Parts: sequence; C-alpha cells; structure tokens
Amino acid sequence: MKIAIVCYPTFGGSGVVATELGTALATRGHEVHFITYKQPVRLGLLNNNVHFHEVHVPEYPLFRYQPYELALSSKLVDTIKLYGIELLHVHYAIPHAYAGYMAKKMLLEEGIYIPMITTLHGTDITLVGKHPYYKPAVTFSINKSDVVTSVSEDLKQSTMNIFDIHKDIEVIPNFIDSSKYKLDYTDCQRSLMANEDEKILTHISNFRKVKRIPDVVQVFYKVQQTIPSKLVMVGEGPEKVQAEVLCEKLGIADKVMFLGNSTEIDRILCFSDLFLLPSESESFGLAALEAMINRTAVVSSNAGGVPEVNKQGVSGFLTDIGDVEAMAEKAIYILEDQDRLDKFKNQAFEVASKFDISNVLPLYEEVYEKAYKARFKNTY
Ligand code: GMT
Repeated sequence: MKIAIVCYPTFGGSGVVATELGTALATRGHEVHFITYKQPVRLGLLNNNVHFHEVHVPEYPLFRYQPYELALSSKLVDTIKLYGIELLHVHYAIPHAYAGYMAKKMLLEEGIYIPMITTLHGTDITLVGKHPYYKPAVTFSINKSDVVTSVSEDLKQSTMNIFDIHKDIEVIPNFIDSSKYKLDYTDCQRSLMANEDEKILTHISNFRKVKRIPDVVQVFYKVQQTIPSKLVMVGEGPEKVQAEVLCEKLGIADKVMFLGNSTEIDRILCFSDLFLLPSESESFGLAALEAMINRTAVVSSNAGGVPEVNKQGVSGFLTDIGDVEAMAEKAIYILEDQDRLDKFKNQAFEVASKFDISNVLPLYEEVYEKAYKARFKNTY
C-alpha cells in the first residue's frame, strides 16, 4: 500500500511512534511518504520505500501567524496525486487531522478518495485539544476521520469524556522493536557516568510542566541520601533551567547530569538502573517503555495510561501523582538490593516485550485495510 504519514518531526513521542511505524511498514513492503516540516529525528536513510516531503511555509509580513495547515493540506494534495498515495495516516490531531480533512475534500473535488486514519497521542486531547479555542475543530476532525486510533485505553476514555465523539476509537498501543535489544551488552560504559558503587537513575522527556520535573529532582535528592547514585536528565524544554537551579539549591548539582536532547537514548538506557516518570498526565509513556526494553526498572506516577505500561510490583512501581515520598521509598526499595534490582530489570524487559512491534504492526495494517475497503462508503 502507498501510505502518507503526517507527524511532528521532533523528539516527542508521537513523532517517534510515527517514524518507527512508517519505517517498519516500509520493511514490510509498503511505500511510505513522511510529510512534515523537517525530516523526523528518528528517520534513518531514505530509500525506495521511505520518502520524505518537506512542507514549506513561506513567510509573509501580513500574517501574524504563518498558515501551516494551509501549506500542509496543499502539500498533501500534491504528494497524494503525484505518488498515487492510497491512504493517509495522521499522528496528533492538532492540526494534522484538520489539514488532512481539507486535503481529503480538495482531492474529492477531483474524484480522488483518500481514507484518513487519525492517531491520538495524548496532549492533542488532554492538554491542547480540549482548550475551548480548539475544541470545535478538534471534535470535527476526529469525527470526520475514517478511523480513529488511540495509544491507550485511558486516552480513549478521556477523548470520549472530553469531546462529543460519535465514532468508535480503536486502541492500538505504542510499541517497541525488541529485536534491536536482544544484544547482550556486557559493557554499557557505565563508568562514563558513575563510579562502580553508584546506581544510575534516568529521566527522559521534553521538560514541560506536565512532566513534573521538580519531582524527579526531589525523588533523586531523597534517594541519593541512602543510595550512592547519579541522575541523568535527558531532553530539552521550558522546565530545564529551573531544574538545574533546584539541583544547585539542594547541593546535588555534581550528581546530576543534564545531557540535552539525544539520539542515543538506547546507549543511555543501557547503563540506567531506574527510570523516573512522575508525570501529571501521560497517555501512554513511551519513554518508560523504551526504558523497560533496555532492562531499566520504572518508578512512575499512576497518571493516565501509564498503568497500562508500567506494571505495579513487576516492572517497577506506580504512586499517586506528586507523592515524592512514596516514589523515593519505592526507588530505594528497588535499588538497595542488587538481586532485587536485577529481578525488576528483567521483569521490566519481559513486560516491555509484550509491546513488540510484531504484535502491534498487524493491528495498524488491519485498520488500513478496513479504511481502504470502506473508502467509497464514507461520506466526507
Ligand atoms: O509529552 C510528551 O512526551 C510528548 C507527547 C507527544 O505528543 O509527542 O507524547 C504523547 O504521545 C506519546 C506517544 O504516543 C505518549 O507516549 C505520551 O504519553 C504522550 N504524552 C502525554 O500524554 C503527556
């Protein structure tokens, strides 16, 4: 099948999922066209089955806001016609589903029917999408999608609660390619980060408010009082500077490393013992899944869809949002005994393996087939 994928090209989870999905579809023989404003960060080499088309938004002084949706829908129309694309899959409702719907309408004028799958990722619903200024357009474009998928059961329920949706939403969880992690790493170069007797805690995110970055620092502050350890903070975002200041204030700056955005997440997770994810809201928690497949135990909040990924007492522990005390206690419990830590690390890997791409990719192929077969039946 010839598939166009629209996504954000950045380090965020939705872009990562879209990129990994497209790449895997291409290896299964599909022709995949990524359409976005920059080459996605996780996209490797382009080839016969993997194409990238850049959306350009020309600046014009009259506009206070440059019309990205307009440029995207025009690019979609042109690319779909040029390559004979058969299906459109948009990741993150805002503004992708809206632009996709406009492209569908324009193509229909020329007798071209293109089914659109919309995958909801989280903040497009729970944070940004529900804002009254966006809500009518988001509701409309979800209802007008041919198939809507959500990355967790919790996100599906939130979408149904927040918006007036009269479509079924299929839950297709995020995934991981576990074959990439079968290698038996004997040396993860831990010594670059910590002394032999120290444990390594890691946090990876976009450092937005929703991630509760001060909680990460506070949990580590308590842990390092009992367990010799280091904290590795990966990512960039508005809360980063405050976190650096807090580390200074608590006198732990020499034990915390801020690495910025990284394309070497697997190498970092390889030497990590424990992953911290105290988020306020999290539809799935792809970063936790990536940690788990790298045999890193997880202590997280129980926000949103996280309990669907991090299993209580198995891959790690979940506590109430903001309960820094309990998170630190659970972290110390896991880290204080090497045998126990190894057990949690292995269990985390086992849980993550259930989300292997081989189980999830066919679910996407199924919805593609369904949408493609039903394309003439749908009213636009
Ligand atoms: O908040 C982020 O981590 C980025 C955001 C995104 O849209 O890229 O992540 C959302 O989508 C990910 C992939 O489906 C999920 O794993 C994250 O849980 C979700 N973030 C939130 O719901 C806050």
